[in-house]
Amino acid sequence: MKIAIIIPAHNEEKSIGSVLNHLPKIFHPTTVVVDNNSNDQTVPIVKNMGIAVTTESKMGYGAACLQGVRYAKENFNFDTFVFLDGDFSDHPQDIFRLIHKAKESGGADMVIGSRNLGEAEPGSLLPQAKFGNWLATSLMNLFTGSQFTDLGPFRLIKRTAYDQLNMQDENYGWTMEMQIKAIKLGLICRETSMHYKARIGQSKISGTVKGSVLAGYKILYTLFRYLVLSPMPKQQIAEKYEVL
Ligand SMILES: Nc1nc2c(ncn2[C@@H]2O[C@H](COP(=O)(O)OP(=O)(O)OP(=O)(O)O)[C@@H](O)[C@H]2O)c(=O)[nH]1
Ligand SMILES: [Mg+2]
Repeated sequence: MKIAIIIPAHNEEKSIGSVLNHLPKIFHPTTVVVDNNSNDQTVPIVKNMGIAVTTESKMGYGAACLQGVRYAKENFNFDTFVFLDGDFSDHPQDIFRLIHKAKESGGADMVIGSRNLGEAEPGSLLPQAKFGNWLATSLMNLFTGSQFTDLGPFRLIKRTAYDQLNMQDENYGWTMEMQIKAIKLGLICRETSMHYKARIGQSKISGTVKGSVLAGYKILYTLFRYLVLSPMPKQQIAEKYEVL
């Protein structure tokens, strides 16, 4: 498995160095940090560590991920994407859990790192994020027969699978869009438990009222857009969602 790692980061000077230091060195040559107009030391820190940086002028988590995908396709030789946040709330070394789960028994197209399987530190997931994830995944599971427990940012998806999704979202709906489209296309989707701890530095999304409300709205809008406006027969989907 040849992996390209994409790390969206906006003003993460306090955490990005730790993220890269804890990311196993074998992945550094195919890792790219996607900067969005950071006005702190995020970019110099990353460059000093010899890690690639690409810039996306349009603000938004999804826009940053899309630019990361473009950069990886132009610069890296890889067959699998891994997305990871830049605030050191994920444990970068848990990447091996994603890889392991993706290789298990016949392989999977996508593996979501779940923060809701018992290994998140108390208080690391803010109440609004916890509720939002529960509501969004419960509705998605209700409509599709899948059993997702999180919209976790730390995730793996095969390049061939990603290329079938025609990802569009440029801000908060990215994780939901990827999971719905993967299920609707009948891709093999799995989850694995991830450690999770409170972020370092200033929150851009869940820790802000504006971010939480906009994220909540956009995630439910994405659910509505892809599932209600164009529903799929439940039975057909359930066959594809493996619980391992
Ligand atoms: N490049 C870029 N990165 C972003 C943007 N918004 C968020 N990010 C990054 O995306 C990741 C997730 O954002 P967070 O602020 O951690 O969102 P969150 O995890 O929902 O909220 P917290 O619980 O506060 O961590 C972090 O690495 C951010 O730096 C953006 O507009 N552009
Ligand atoms: Mg975060």
